[in-house]
Amino acid sequence: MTKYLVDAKPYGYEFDLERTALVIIDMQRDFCAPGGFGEKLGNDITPTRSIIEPLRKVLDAAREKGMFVIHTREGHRPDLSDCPPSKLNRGKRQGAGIGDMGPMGRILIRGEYGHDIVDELKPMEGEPIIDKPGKGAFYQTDLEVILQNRGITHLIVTGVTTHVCVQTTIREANDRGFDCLMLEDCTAAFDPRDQEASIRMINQQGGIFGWTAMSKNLLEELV
Ligand code: TIU
Repeated sequence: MTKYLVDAKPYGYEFDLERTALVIIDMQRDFCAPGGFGEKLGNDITPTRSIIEPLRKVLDAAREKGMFVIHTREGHRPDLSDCPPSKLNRGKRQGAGIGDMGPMGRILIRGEYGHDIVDELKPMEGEPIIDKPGKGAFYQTDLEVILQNRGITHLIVTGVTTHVCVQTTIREANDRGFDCLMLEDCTAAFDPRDQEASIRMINQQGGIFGWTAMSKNLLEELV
């Protein structure tokens, strides 16, 4: 086993390379490009775009070291049969009709250009893509069995948005026994207040459901 110790909050995060996965949550055009779901909900997408570059550095380092990499995408079947009416109705009220036509194809629909991952973080062969209908990456997906089969116990979690899909996934993972480190500068919320609150919620109370650190602290170890 190749062991690492990352300077993190509230204390050092230890992991074995072979038992750790880099999880990249929903770095889709729908959240990072104009006219997508994120922008239609009324958000400024500058913060979600701004993490592409630091995240790319982490992804490169993880690939270099042979760390297991997993990507997720939030979205639905074209006939919307897997989209709860509650989610559909709330999106519509906010001006973001799931399934409506936008500049990148139908909003949040699998197979559309807007639903796919941004070019800079394009998955490589052998890196599983988890298509999820919900905010959490464990709900109605095969993520847990994929992690178990690889003997993964630790997750380094990145992506968007911090307060919605990233936090939901970390909470789900924590309850399943995974030790999660969230990278502060490789996650983004549309509003900086949500980013700050999310970081505090995770590492408070002795790390109530995880650790957080800046990506440089991880990269310093992975060199
Ligand atoms: N709206 C928002 O902040 N996020 C989402 O709807 N999905 C994800 O976080 N991926």
